[in-house]
Amino acid sequence: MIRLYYYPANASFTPHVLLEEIGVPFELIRVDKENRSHKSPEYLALNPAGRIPVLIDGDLVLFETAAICLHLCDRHPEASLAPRLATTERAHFYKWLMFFTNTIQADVLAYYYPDRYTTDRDGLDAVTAAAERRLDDWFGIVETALARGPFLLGDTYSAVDPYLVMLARWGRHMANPPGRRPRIGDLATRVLARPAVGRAIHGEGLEGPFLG
Ligand SMILES: N[C@@H](CCC(=O)N[C@@H](CS)C(=O)NCC(=O)O)C(=O)O
Repeated sequence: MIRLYYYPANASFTPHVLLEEIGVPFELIRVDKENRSHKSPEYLALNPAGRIPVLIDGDLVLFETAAICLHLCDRHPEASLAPRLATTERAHFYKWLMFFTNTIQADVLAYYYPDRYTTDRDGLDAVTAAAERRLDDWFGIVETALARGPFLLGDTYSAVDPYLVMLARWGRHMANPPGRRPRIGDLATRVLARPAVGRAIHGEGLEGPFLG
């Protein structure tokens, strides 16, 4: 059975949603982050970066959220969570997935872990502020692109939509929360109304409004 190492509302959330959308049996394994078990030798053997998530699918041990998402989409084409290969839509799907993981997610890490981005103990707030400024620009790009929504690929829901909602949650403490932008907010409402997404939220024990 597929196993997903997760922590509530962490990067594991999108793979969790995809597993719910696909409808295959899977086991959720909560990482004991409070006791830093994601830095334990056992966990590092699965993901040497010591990050969440990890997916185990048979003999395959996979880390990196975007890779896990692509793998799940490819293994379960019947779930229609990604456009067909070699289509224009697939190219846009790659674009958003890469933008989310390389650009937005990278700056979210600087926003939450500023101590990893400077050796100046007095400079932490400045790192967070600069990360927030960049994130505001990035979410602005997404908001503009959603003019042809309601989903990132237009009329068709795909794996990048719950990914965006996960990122919007992480940005909920920003001065300009991405989920309050009209088009991202509308997309989030549609995504959060999906039964599979509701099951993932419930399964992770998340309470309160998802976007804060
Ligand atoms: N690029 C990685 C980043 C994963 C990541 O940073 N996960 C966070 C939780 S959202 C984490 O494990 N943080 C703990 C840490 O960095 O020590 C991915 O997408 O899988």
